[in-house]
Order: sequence, then structure tokens, then C-alpha cells
Amino acid sequence: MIKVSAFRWVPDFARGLVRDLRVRWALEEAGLPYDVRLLRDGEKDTAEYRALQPFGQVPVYEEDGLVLFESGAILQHIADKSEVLMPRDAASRAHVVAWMFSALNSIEPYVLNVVTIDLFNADQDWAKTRRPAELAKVVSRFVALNERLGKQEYLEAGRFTVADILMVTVLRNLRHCDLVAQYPALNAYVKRCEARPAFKRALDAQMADFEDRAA
Ligand SMILES: N[C@@H](CCC(=O)N[C@@H](CS)C(=O)NCC(=O)O)C(=O)O
Repeated sequence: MIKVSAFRWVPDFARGLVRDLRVRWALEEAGLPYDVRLLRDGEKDTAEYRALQPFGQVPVYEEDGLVLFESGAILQHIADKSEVLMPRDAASRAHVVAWMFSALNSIEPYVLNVVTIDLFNADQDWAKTRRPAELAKVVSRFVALNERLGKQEYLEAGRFTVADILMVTVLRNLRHCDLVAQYPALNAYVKRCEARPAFKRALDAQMADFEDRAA
């Protein structure tokens, strides 16, 4: 049975955003059952876990002796098992992979820079100075994404693919603000993807796995 690592506990602001969600969503879309390895406090930094994930992060994916880290690589591996997630013709596949990299490489870092400012450093002078420039980088990419998604429902291949899982889970990191909502086609795209039953099952499963602790 496939096994995915996840945190037993994270603070509320991170619930529904932790990257095992991407893996759960892809597995749900592909119809592949999985177990979850819930990490207790400190377990991510044990030698045993670091042997699976060198940076002590989630998710780790285990399947019949295969161990993978990096959510993008894990999603590509899952997508290779299911045409639901990845078209089989070479050109379409290459384009979907390009959008996977785009979500992780051209969008996620800029989105996370804004998140880092807004959620962890909003009161700092450096953050106030830096935010407009970081916002501008996100905006320039959102303008392009909004234009594309105004013409087509999904990023590539004329249908939902694994690239959409990555893009939407990246964009969800901005749920604390109205940045995505300012771009109607982009906003509709996120909602369209989040309305998929597989997403709801994945999100419910991640949320159900978190342990409640007294504040
Ligand atoms: N590039 C990695 C990033 C993994 C990552 O940042 N995971 C976070 C949770 S979403 C984590 O484990 N953070 C704890 C830490 O970095 O110590 C991937 O996509 O798998």
C-alpha cells in the first residue's frame, strides 16, 4: 500500500495547506488507495526520517520499496500511473510537465514570499518596505495566468491534469488575502478545481488527521 507522510499537528493557519495535500489529491484523482504516516513532534528530524527526506519535510511517498521526496516529483510519479492526471501523447505530456515546473518554480516562490511577509513579518519595517515589490512579482504572473485561464478551463491539454493540482495548491497559500479573487478567471479556475470530489476527499482527510491540542 502507498504511504504518504504528514504532520500529526500544525497550527491552524497551515491546516489545509501542508504539501501532503497535493499528494493525497493526486492519489484520490487516480483512484489509488493510500495510508498516512503521521509524524509525531520531532520525528521529522530523526535520522530514520531524514534518510527518507533529507531536509526533514513532508511529504514522503513510499510504495513497494520506492521512496520519493519533493511533492513535484511525487506527483509526476503518480501521474505516470494514471491517464486521468497525465495525457499519454508525448507533446501534451511535455507541456503538462512544463506547467508543473511553472507552478513550482515560477509561481510558488513568489507566492510564498508574500505569505512570509503577511503571516510572519507583517509588523517588521523590512517587510513593509519589501511587500510592494514582492506583490508586483505575483501580480505580473497572475495577469498572465488570468489571461490564459480566461481562454481555457485548465492549464494544459484541454482538461484537468496534475499541473492543475500543483497550481491550485500553490495559489491556495494566498487564502488569507484577496489577491487571487482580484483575477476573475484565475479565481473561477481555483474554485472549479477545488469543487472536484477528489479535492474535497483529500482536504477532508488531511484535516481529519490533525490532532487537536489545547491552546
Ligand atoms: N519542495 C518541497 C517542500 C516541502 C515542504 O516545505 N514541506 C513543509 C510542509 S508544507 C515542511 O515539511 N516544513 C517543515 C520544515 O521545513 O521543517 C516539496 O515540495 O515537497
